[in-house]
Amino acid sequence: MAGPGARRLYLLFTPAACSGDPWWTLREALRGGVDLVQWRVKQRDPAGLRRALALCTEAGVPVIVNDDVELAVAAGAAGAHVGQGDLPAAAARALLGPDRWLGVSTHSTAEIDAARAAGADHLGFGPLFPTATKGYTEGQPPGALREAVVRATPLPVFAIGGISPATVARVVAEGCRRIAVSAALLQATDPAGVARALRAALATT
Ligand code: TZP
Ligand code: MG
Repeated sequence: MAGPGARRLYLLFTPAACSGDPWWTLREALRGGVDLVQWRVKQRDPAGLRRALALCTEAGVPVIVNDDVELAVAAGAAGAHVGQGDLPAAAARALLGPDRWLGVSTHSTAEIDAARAAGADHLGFGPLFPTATKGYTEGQPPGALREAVVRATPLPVFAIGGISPATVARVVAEGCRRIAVSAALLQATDPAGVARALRAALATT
């Protein structure tokens, strides 16, 4: 399966954050062009993860488990994602082995360097904009995403935080073509339409 660098639109899937039926939301988001999914829940829910994996596998889309690296391995997910306060990236890499993907959240060039050294395959960088989803009241300053993309190369960087069809132009303007999105998709009345709009914006040169 093509690696994380081949992916553009990464859905952070939290069933409890969906305004409609979560499984309908996931199916619609996949139909609209989501090509990577993160299973992101507070309470361990292996049955929910299995259901998400089944839907995504049918769509040919890999699933990455947030925080819970052991569950990612046990469930046969494509990989795991860790933040700066989670299991250290090097320990996550050791648990995942060389073949599963490791994503790491970063907020600065120093964190990017450390994540690379620890064996990350791909990075989140943000928050690009303030977002209630994670309680950020300030976004990264102009130019920070561009610098992050250059610093991370050859690792792919997914811009994150407050990204929607109304804000995605800044991602593209800063030379990034990958985004991770929660609320704009999970709270959409038309998740497929929003996913399509985001994909179209990312496809512009
Ligand atoms: N990390 C930085 S911002 C964020 C995470 C997990 C939340 C992104 O969610 P949204 O709803 O797309 O702003
Ligand atoms: Mg985390």
